[in-house]
Amino acid sequence: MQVRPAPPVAGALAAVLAVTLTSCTPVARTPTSPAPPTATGPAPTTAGSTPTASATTPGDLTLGADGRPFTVSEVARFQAPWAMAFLPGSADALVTQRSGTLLLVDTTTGDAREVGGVPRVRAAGQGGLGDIVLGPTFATDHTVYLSWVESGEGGSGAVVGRARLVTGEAPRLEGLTTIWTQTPKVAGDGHFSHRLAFSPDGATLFVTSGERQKFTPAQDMGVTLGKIMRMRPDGSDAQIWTSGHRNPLGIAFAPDGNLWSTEMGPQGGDELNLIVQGGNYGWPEASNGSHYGGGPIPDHAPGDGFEPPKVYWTPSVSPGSLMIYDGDAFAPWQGDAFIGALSGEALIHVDLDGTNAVEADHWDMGDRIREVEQGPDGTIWLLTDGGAGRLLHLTPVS
Ligand SMILES: [Ca+2]
Ligand SMILES: [Ca+2]
Repeated sequence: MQVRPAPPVAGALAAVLAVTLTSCTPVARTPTSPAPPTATGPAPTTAGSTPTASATTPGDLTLGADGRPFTVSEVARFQAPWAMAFLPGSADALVTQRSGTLLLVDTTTGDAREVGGVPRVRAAGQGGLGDIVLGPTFATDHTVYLSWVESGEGGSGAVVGRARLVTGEAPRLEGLTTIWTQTPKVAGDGHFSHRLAFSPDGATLFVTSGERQKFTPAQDMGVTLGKIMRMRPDGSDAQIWTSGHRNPLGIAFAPDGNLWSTEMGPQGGDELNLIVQGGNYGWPEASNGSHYGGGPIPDHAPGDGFEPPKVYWTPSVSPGSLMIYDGDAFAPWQGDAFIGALSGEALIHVDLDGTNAVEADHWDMGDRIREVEQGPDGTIWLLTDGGAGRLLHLTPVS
């Protein structure tokens, strides 16, 4: 399933890859039926493990009876949750629901309170209330950043805003202001992307901006569709940082300062990209996938002028989120990437080493994974997708 695109593989390696691809053909699934909650989490399986798992997984994590280095417990359920962010030094987390509600959740009990003052959103298709992250100076000003979809002339589009979070008896957002608007607004309700990440120094905000299922805008430097944007925390000096993106639904900095993004390919060709200023990531001129129905697209290839993915997945796993780990609970994973797969119904662990990336683990979770988040204590949290989306807590096997 995981194939390194360049350099061209020799015959023997190609044969191995062919076998790998064949063995990774997805098993039959029922994506519209979330797995029933159980005390022990999803049924154990090794179907999604890659051949590289045993070679690259550090050996000092204790494995459970199901062969996994974590135990899964369900904490709460939400209506189409999309993103979450923990408040610093707290078990409380903010959770967005796509329909346009924001919740303040006590993750020790699962109790949730609605946060007032949220923006009116256009909730349709893939759009609605989207990402939420804490501002770089949250400790002193309680500023949070969130993204959503609004209607307007021409159709709809993503926007980013910030507000002050007031906690206590009546949690609410105050002083909400829009700081960035995806342009132009177009018809349709797909590929907004609108994931957010601050640079480690807090000086710049990165926003993923999908191509709205319109293809060619991703190569048009006159519009912000199909781009990753960089701006100051107040939204000023917004600039196109990278181009040629399709639907980048994950963005995160590694502890070493490298910026990574996951992107949904078309039919195949999902990507993990190393984001470098000025890079053109190829869409729709190059992709290791094909158009739906089979129309060919040239693969990423050396010399084509495009930045190739560091890892790609064919068939698609539908990466919907990206978290790069820096905690202590799973210390061997520090600096590694964790990707929530929607259609792939998996949690994918990618070993990052500087600018190199290799898939290390691929755990079948039996449900569409919408969000991956690291908790304050270094344990890992997942939100599953859909109307009865589950908040899952992954803790080390004891
Ligand atoms: Ca998050
Ligand atoms: Ca690409």
